[in-house]
Amino acid sequence: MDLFAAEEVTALRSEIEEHNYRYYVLDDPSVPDAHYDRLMTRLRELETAYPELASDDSPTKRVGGEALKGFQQVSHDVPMLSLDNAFSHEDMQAFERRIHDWLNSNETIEFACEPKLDGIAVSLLYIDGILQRGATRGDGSTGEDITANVRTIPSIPLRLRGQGYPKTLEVRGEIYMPKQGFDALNAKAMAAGEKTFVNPRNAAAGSLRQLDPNITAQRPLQMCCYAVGLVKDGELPKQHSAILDQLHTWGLRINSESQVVKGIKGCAEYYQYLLNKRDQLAYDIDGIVFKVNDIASQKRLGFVSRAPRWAIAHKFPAQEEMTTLLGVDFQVGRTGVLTPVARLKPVFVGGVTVSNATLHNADEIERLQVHIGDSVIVRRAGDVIPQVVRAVLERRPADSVEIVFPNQCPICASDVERLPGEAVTRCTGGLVCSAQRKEMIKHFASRKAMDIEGLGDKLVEQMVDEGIIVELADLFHLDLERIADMDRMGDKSAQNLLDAIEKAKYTTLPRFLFSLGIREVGEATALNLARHFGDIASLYTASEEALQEIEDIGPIVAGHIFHFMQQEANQTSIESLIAAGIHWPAMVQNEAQPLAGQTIVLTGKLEQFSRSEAKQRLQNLGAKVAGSVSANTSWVVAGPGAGSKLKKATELDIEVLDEDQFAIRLAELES
Ligand code: 5U1
Repeated sequence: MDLFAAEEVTALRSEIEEHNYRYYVLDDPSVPDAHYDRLMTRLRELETAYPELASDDSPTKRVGGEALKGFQQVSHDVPMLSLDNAFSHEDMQAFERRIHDWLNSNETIEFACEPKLDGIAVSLLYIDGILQRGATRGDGSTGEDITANVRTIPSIPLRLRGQGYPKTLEVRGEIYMPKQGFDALNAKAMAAGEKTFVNPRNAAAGSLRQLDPNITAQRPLQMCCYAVGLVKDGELPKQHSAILDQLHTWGLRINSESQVVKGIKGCAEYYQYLLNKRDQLAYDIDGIVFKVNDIASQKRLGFVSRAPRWAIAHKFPAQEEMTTLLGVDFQVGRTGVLTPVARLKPVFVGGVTVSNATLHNADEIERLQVHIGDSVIVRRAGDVIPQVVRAVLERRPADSVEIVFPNQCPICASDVERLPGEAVTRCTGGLVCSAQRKEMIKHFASRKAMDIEGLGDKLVEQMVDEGIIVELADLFHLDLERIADMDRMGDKSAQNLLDAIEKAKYTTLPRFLFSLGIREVGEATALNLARHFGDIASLYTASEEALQEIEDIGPIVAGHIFHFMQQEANQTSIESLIAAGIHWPAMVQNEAQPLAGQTIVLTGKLEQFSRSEAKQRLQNLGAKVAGSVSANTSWVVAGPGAGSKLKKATELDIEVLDEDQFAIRLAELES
């Protein structure tokens, strides 16, 4: 054996393991990818040149060998328990009462709280610190040997770090797929015309069930540990939270949201805290697990029929439910896009009763293969509009009816068209179509556009239906008496509305451009256009090439703006609005823009700002907000969950601000 090579191999393995730990367990990488890749290449070279130095726990050996023929059965020496569920605060109070009764004590109990990840429960067996076996929970007594697959998951150490671990240590936890990885995996599957996964949990389960570990290795899986099973020849701390900390120092990933609280009041506060944070987490959770923190008390409490008395899962409201698709309506939007909307048998999901959900477009209906009458799975997460995610084909009734996309607009009967390369189908009626007119006026009046207070959707619909408004400028010539006669109006409301319309006449050029509803022109693009051209007349004559010189405007958006501005009807409409009294102050060029010339990247979740607000405020200060980090990036704002962009910024030595620092900097720059 070459001693120099052996020494180098040992040093390389330990350095690579250190980087893996920092990257996958601590989320705190310390070296650029290129450096890491060089270390791995060198280690592979040495292991090839000196086969006697090869070892199963080498970082080069995460994937290897042949695909399996099947999974071996594994019996769990210590059964893998399941958890009782709580669905209300009363259930939690009863849980605490039972514990007090069993322990015959009324002392405040300390609880360890952890998010309940929506993944697959697994067991990892380490002997002398080396990973020997990974197994699924199965029925709790017998699972399946998935060692080859768990070895491919980078956050699972092949060898424990440090010292002091028991000779036999079985660690339990959840393997899951973070949301971002799931989206990327599905996007890839979709692009390749392959079947997509229904949700991250199914994707994680499917990935672990692969007989070929090379496939598992390509799936973005994570592991989070939450308990120990078999422990021999070694001591562990006397509290659950301290055991988790100990596992962490041995290189195992634990949930960074874990906390210890006092009593059921502390549990309720933690529950609320995480419920509010649920949609910002990088992974799906379906509730919180509360565990009595003191291990001696856990032992005294024991378990009943496979569930411990010392732990409970307080479930969150389900984000997916099954209901029936009663019918499909086709809504026509501002730009004529026909959106199929599922009419559902009302169902309580994500904390509200849902009776409509979007079906997006014709491709989505095709992909879902959904029929009217089908049982469908509806998902509502956070503020996202409810979606039909799946039809339950095995429950399809004999009288189900196929969904037919209409050839004509359901509102104005004009033909519909689907242009090559576009996913959407549009009504060709333009402003002949009352649906498009209504949506255009609603957009014009909306808060971020002309901000006409009191001009709500119902009123706009009524005004269009009654022919009071045919084109936008009609809004500025309304008759007080006619308005006062409308539903739910009266003299005072009518006068208030006319006052609000009068007030809205004084606006800004970016707002006015945004309010015109040009396709793909949002607030940021409107702002860039206004800054660049400074007035409307220059926009009438701007070529597509000239438009593309503006930040963030590519050929498609330039085409939409050019086309809009060239249409005589649109120019007439704009001139009528200006003639009706709409005016704005001249655009201020760069002097009030301390971030002019700077490029800023936002990454991770922001809690104090919505992403669009942060972006808008930076743009107002003259900054360009970019989607990726490069050498040209001036600084990066990184919230929780920031990943590759943060890593790249660190590699490039670019200044990184957390959200609090960002808030302070914004306040300084805006003052
Ligand atoms: N976070 C967490 N999830 N989870 C699931 N802890 C936890 N504990 C479990 C289960 C089944 O069982 C304990 C009884 C170890």
